[in-house]
Amino acid sequence: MSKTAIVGLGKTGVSCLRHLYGKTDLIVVDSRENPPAGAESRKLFKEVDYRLGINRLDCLGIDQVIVSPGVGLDSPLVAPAVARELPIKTDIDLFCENTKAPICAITGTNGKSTVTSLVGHLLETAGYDVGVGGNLGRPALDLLENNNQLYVLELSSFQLEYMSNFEFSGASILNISEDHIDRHGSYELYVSIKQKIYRNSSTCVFNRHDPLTKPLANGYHVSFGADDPDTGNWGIRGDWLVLDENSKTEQVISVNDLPLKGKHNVLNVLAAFALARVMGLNTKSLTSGIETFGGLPHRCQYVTDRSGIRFYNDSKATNVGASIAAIKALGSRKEKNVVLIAGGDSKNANLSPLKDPVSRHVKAAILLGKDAALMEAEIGSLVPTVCVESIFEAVKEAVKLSISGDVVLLSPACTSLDMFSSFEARGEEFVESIKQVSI
Ligand code: UMA
Ligand code: ADP
Repeated sequence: MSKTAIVGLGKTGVSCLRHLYGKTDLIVVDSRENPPAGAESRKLFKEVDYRLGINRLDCLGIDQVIVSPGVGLDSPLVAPAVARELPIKTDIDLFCENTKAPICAITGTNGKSTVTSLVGHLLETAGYDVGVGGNLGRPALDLLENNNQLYVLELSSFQLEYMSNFEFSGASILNISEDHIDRHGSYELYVSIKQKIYRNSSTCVFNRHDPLTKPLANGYHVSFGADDPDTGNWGIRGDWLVLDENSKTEQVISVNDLPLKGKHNVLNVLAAFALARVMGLNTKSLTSGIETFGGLPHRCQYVTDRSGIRFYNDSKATNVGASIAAIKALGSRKEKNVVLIAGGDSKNANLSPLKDPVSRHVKAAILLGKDAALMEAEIGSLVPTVCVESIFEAVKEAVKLSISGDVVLLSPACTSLDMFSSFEARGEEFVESIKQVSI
């Protein structure tokens, strides 16, 4: 029997283990003594060679390596396999090798989860039996057990970096701005990794306002944008989200009736329409499907109104581009109305693009976390700033600086991992703090 090494024993690692158990000899390696899926795996999959708490992969006798997305190419858990030119795969390669069903794949710096969930929702409400997962949370291989009619996958740059064997019916890069430089080393490499998604895609859906999302090779391309579209493409005509079909306008929904707010979400909806259409839906199904989409928690999510101050949880804004979109979506044109709570681990990102939206819309910024000082250095001359140690303190300070009509927005532009277990935990603490603070 051949021998496969699975690198990483988190969500992805255990899904690979479930899929490969009994089909090949298995070694599972992880640098952590107690990885998240360690106990569960040892109980369920006994005849596996577990090498936990190790810091180097011993390639002796190994035929192929399946790498989890959180492990970088330069990690000593992968580098020896690269040096020996062993086949390196991801869970997504295994997934693609094991289904003939059409796959819609979505990447981009921001909006991936929203668009992936929306495409899934549109297909499901139109009666398709659809599996939705990937970076969104449910590992792709776990979807195979339902044998769905088609699949919608969110793909991260961490997954795309290693992927080699995949074919998609539709694929999209939604947008690109700086992120994950700490992992990939340069913006150029990050962009070229994102472009891999189009490699074997029958239809490529791109954002015509963002040239980096445009496929490099010729092929069947559809674009979306918040302007008047030309033939075959998606855009806005008057107040309507439309598809231009041979100069005939197919109206889907009015901008005013969209269940998601902000220009970034108009683009997300247009992208989702384009992709769902590629996967087989007609415009009538898109209209009825979008009406029942509730959006995802922690993404510009309205929390409550207390004494006229509206609170929004955008904890998933883990990079600068996402926070800019939220500030613009909730900022007023007339006066500075946003009290921003930001900070965390900036992942070595350039924070200067925040300056323009902050100076237009933000009346005060409450900063916390590892890179609070970096953020203060960037925007401190533009708005009053206060540095705090906790989310509760941040909410207390934000309330002091707000008046009726203002918006308190948690949109950190940074990851949460310096202070929290996840962006969800950060968002939940924000919501809890709002309940506790006296206003
Ligand atoms: N790790 C070690 N040692 C190891 C292996 C992993 O320290 O030997 C660390 C990694 O550095 C990382 C963490 O463990 O910090 C998790 O890594 P993993 O590859 O085991 O992660 P999984 O639990 O398999 O979850 C992954 C995705 N996580 C990452 O890419 C970091 C999840 O996306 C995804 O939902 C899941 O697979 C199912 O497909 C999360 C994410 O943060 C939401 N993604 C990044 C993002 O969206 O920006 C890319
Ligand atoms: P991802 O899965 O790419 O992280 P999400 O849909 O989870 O995307 O949204 C993450 C963050 O990005 C949220 O703060 C959200 O408000 C913001 N966002 C969503 N769509 C866009 C977009 N098209 N452009 C910029 N920011 C966006």
